[in-house]
Amino acid sequence: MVNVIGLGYIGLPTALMMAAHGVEVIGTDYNDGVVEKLNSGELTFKEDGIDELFNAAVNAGIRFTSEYQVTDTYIISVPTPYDKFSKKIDPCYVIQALKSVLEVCDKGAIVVIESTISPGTIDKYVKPIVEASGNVVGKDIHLVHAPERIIPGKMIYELVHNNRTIGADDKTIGEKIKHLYSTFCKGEIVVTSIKTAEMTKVVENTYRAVNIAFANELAKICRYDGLNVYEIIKICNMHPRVNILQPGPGVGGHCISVDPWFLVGDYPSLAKVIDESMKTNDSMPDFVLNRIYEIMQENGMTDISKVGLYGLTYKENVDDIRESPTLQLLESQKRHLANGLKVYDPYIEENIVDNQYHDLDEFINAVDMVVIMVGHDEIKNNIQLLSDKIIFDTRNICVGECYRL
Ligand code: SAJ
Repeated sequence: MVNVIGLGYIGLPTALMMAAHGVEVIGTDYNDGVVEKLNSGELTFKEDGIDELFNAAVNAGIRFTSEYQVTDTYIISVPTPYDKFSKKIDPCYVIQALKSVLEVCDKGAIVVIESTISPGTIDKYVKPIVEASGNVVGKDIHLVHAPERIIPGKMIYELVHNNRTIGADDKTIGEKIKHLYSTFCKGEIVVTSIKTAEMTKVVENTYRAVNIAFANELAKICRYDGLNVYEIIKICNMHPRVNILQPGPGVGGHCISVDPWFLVGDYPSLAKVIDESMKTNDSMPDFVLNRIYEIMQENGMTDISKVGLYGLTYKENVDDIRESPTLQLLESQKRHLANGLKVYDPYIEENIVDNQYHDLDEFINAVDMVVIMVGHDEIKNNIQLLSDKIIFDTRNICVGECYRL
């Protein structure tokens, strides 16, 4: 039996996938609200294909509880925030989950950490806790790191089709966990050491962060010189060895905007390009705010409450707002003691910010200028609704005339 600890964006789909493929799974979450919701047949977030998977897992007998189970295999999939000042990982949730596991687990149990962790976290934080509990690592308790790679919006497909990495210092244990993930994963599964696996996960997200930063920096350079960054990127990408990503209003989500800081925090005198890239990405919401101000001036607008931000989530067609550029922009606006921007997102039903609308028409009618912060399909397919508005498109989804980054 596998006990999956942490039923969030990664733990839940992983638990469901295993259960739907014949593994006996119990999902544990310390949040009673989440457990109750799942037990009453309700999902905690939206994602393509998750409803069908949930039904299959429930039919196969998956259970949800806030209790930790006595078993031989655990998958810990809890958040790993970073400390805003030191930029280092804050492993508090992993440690808390691990301690609870150690209170109940069988001798010989395998504890898989699926949460993203910075290189060396298992050596530095996890092993000492196992040893302090009177267990010998590699004998009484086996440790594995099995980072995920799935992208919100395509999670279910990617869980099945992506290649994976398993980090285990004992090859037999690595193979055992590879076998467990092979029940549903059709990709290649590489078994390596724990520390290598820890590094690969952070490096993958850092690679993307640095590449997005490059595109964002180009957007700033092109703006300065009055050039169209999108045309330049399009032409450059016709070169067989060039593949520049897209600039945007900032980088959100709980991965690309967080993980690279672990490397900056742990290797401050070495991770220079990474440090600058993260600062560039973090500067984008302010860049957008300045641009809003410029466009307002150009159009003789003085009232900020006539400007509306379309999109609150960190990217298109997901309901996840973690570290979202729109929230960063609103924070920045508050710091400047200004307020009044209107906001709307079809994916966010709750009221989470001031001046938030829940109906697209009402939102559009209330403003003269719309800033597209997120390219949800809803707006892509209804762009004509903005025909009499000033449009500032930070995602380059409009075909016609409008302001861009
Ligand atoms: N973004 C841009 N320009 C681009 C691409 C993305 O500005 O050209 C922005 C997005 O709008 C968003 C942010 O970057 O705000 C991140 O979005 P994303 O779609 O690039 O990635 P995430 O954070 O949803 O998922 C990433 C993925 N990692 C990589 O692609 C290397 C995913 O595979 C990981 O599993 C996930 O992080 C994670 O959990 O670590």
